[in-house]
Amino acid sequence: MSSLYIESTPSEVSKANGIHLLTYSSPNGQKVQILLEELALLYGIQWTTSIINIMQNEQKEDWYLRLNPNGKIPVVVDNCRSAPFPVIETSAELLYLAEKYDKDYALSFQDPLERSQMIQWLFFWHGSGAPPYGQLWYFSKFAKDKNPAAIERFRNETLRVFGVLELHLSGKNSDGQPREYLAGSGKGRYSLADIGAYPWVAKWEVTGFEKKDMEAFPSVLAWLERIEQREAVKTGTGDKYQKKP
Ligand SMILES: N[C@@H](CCC(=O)N[C@@H](CS)C(=O)NCC(=O)O)C(=O)O
Repeated sequence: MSSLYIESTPSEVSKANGIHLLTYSSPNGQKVQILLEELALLYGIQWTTSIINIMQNEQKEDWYLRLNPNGKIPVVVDNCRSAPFPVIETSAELLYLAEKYDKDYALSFQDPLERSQMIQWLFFWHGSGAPPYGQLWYFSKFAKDKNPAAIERFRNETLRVFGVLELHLSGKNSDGQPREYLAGSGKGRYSLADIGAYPWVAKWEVTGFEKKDMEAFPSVLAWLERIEQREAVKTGTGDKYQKKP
């Protein structure tokens, strides 16, 4: 048995073949769920999934920390190699899976500048979007004691970040031409950059934003609508990833 796995590792994980996804259908989990569903439609790829109960801290158990010492979902384990290879951190997982399977660059870019732009927006969300949004989610939904200063700080920062997306998508600061997607020349093309940010931004109502807050971001709302139509997005955020009782 690989040292990656210990006695307590569930057999569905240690005995998995091919790509195995350990996830929970939160925004971070949904990024990778959506990409795998897109790749299934494009290339017929297959994988197996374990739903991790983060409400019961399954991601902090010893067996899980072997796969991800950071104790967070999701993790992708690639069992197609000579030894199982775990990939952590959602943006790295998206890049790994696209590099492995998306040979036609349908969700990525071959042109180095467009590819760089995709990575810039992927990193933007990973480093500047998800952290304040995640804190807002925690302080507004889960924290036992209400902390108005924390809620205000992370709410304002999340709105600021929505404003960054709006500025980029509206084209106001560039050639004035609105963009449809975050990366790619012209109007842009749906890519990993959109997959990275979409599942978070789409949850604006859950974290207490109201329609009137979102009126300042018409290009972002149009971008959300465009992406939510996609079959893979519906499947990747849907019932398939809810744990069966
Ligand atoms: N930077 C990490 C963040 C992952 C993350 O925060 N996952 C959350 C779910 S959305 C999680 O595992 N929460 C449970 C915990 O923090 O213990 C990534 O992009 O993969």
